[in-house]
Amino acid sequence: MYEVISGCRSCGSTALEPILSLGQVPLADGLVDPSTMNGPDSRYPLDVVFCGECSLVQLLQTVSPDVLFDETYVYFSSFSDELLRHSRENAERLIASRGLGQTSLVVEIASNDGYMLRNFAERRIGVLGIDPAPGPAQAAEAIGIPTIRRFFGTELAKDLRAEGKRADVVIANNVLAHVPDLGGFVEGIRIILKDEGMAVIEVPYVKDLIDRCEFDTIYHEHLCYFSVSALVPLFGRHGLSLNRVEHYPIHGGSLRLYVGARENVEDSVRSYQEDERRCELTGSRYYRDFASRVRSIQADLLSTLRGLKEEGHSIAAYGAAAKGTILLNSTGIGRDLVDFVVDRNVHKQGRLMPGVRIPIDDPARLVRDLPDFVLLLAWNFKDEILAQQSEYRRRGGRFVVPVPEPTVV
Ligand code: DWN
Repeated sequence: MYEVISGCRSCGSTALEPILSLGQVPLADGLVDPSTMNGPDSRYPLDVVFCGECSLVQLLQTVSPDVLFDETYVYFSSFSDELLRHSRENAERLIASRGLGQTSLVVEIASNDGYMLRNFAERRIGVLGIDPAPGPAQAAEAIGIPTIRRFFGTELAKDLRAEGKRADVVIANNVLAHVPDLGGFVEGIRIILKDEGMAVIEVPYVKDLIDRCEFDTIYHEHLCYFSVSALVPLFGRHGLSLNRVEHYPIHGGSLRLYVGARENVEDSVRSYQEDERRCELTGSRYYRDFASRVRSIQADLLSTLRGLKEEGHSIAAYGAAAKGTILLNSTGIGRDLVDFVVDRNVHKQGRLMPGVRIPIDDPARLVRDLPDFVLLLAWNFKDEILAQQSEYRRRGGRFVVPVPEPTVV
């Protein structure tokens, strides 16, 4: 059910150095349907390595996308107001800067539930979504976003080009890290992009992950963890140029990459490359203490929660997030400590967290049951969630934020 790579996913080098092992963990978005569950949830090894040649951080194992993004996949982007705001800002800037209009075509790869393309469609700009997950694709079509339910790569790109479909803008948010055929994916972008077109790609930034110890964002969907130094040769190998880099706090720290067939490299790219060289992000020493820092956070968090429990406090959790699965399972936080998880995504309510099988309910349960503490699994949306849960907090409820170190707020 999984394969082990023999060489770097980008450059093919076999100089792969181990960074961290999170052991055998369940699939992060493999929420359990209690009505159909039989036997324990499948678990897979989760090992992170560093490529000494091109400095790409990546998983040693590949679980098939057909398993990861099947009809049970229930991640819907539109359940976060912050993400919707972030996406609208991106779209509005692109519409203005690229002069997009009714004859333009914006293609989004991993278009999910239309959270991003709706911003173009409402301005009568031509859009096309690509997403293999039936649930989110159906939601996108329901709001008028045409969606091709296939995985993206050179084959689909050639099919689209043969139909005369070439994009003025290609958007690919939180998907570049997800594809086993990294080269084919990038090649496909080149194929469907117009010669003067631009691809705008968002990826979690590996420097934020390491510096803030965001180890729970490591899971089988995320095969790669990108630095600018690793991205430049990846795009270059397929006739694309990384021309601009911007950083945003979304998802624990992300890069927004502006890529085109025309080389027009701005200072932002060079300054990231210089900074990464200066802090030795391009060498294995940078990652050497990461595993021990992860173990320390896990130990602190477990003792914090055990301490609260021993004092007689009740504990719930907020956010049936993929990262939540990893945090709970790799740290050993089970139903002995956490009674239930809440999440706004109605498709997740009524299911169980993978592995630990903690039930998922509606956030309204926090004010109804008033648990003493809530472990914030979706810490990347802390401000939005704390504001939303002001009534729970007014009544004395407190949140435990797990990373970069366990903190009660
Ligand atoms: O790459 C990926 C990232 C972008 O999204 C996917 N492969 C998987 C997914 O990871 P995640 O599940 O950790 O993402 P989120 O968006 O951090 O998950 C947040 C969870 O919290 C969602 O289930 C929605 C939920 N939520 C909520 O219940 N109330 C979120 C907000 C903002 C809220 O107010």
